[in-house]
Amino acid sequence: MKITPTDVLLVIDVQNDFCPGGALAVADGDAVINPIHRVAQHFQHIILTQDWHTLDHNSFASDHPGKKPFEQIKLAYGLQTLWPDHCVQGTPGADFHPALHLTRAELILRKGFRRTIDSYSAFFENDRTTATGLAGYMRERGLNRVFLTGLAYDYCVGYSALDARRLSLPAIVLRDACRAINLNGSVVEIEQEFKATGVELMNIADLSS
Ligand code: VGL
Ligand code: ZN
Repeated sequence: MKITPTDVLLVIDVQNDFCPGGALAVADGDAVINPIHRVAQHFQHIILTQDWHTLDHNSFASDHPGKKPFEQIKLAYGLQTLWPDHCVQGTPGADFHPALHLTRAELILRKGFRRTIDSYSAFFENDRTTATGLAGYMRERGLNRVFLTGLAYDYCVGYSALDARRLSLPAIVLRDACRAINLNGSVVEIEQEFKATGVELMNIADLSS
């Protein structure tokens, strides 16, 4: 597939806390960096996201006495998985991985900064109505298709791809430039949603400029 000048490379949450040694480490998480660097050469537009939580964020198990990480609870907007404390604003865990070098990136979009709402997707928070502004940014700049990479495949990458489709944007997930958490069948589940909504799966070798 040929990359066009109105395509965006979305690089989701390649942060220390999602990489080996981090608070919510994704297995082999840092292995996404080389494929992302390789594929970035084809793109005129690169956007990074950064998970960016308050210290007392509602998505942290530590904010709910008696609850443990990876349990689910019911919040005002629906079921929420509880996570270990991660990507706290201004901490080293929230920094981008030091090996990630995407100096051409045009936007760094922070998400999940409201204490009471988690935000997996780069487009909408987990209530599925609070916008992050990314759709408006893309619209104003005439950007109309997204290629997704980063962490985690079955959460922030996947939810971003599904929301892109909800906004009628073509969405292609670059599978070999992602790694998954895989919690309670989350990979199978997200891939069913990909199929149902028209999210395409490709590998970086399928792209050219
Ligand atoms: C993520 C869980 C919690 C992700 C972020 O980047 O996929 N997952 N916060
Ligand atoms: Zn998070």
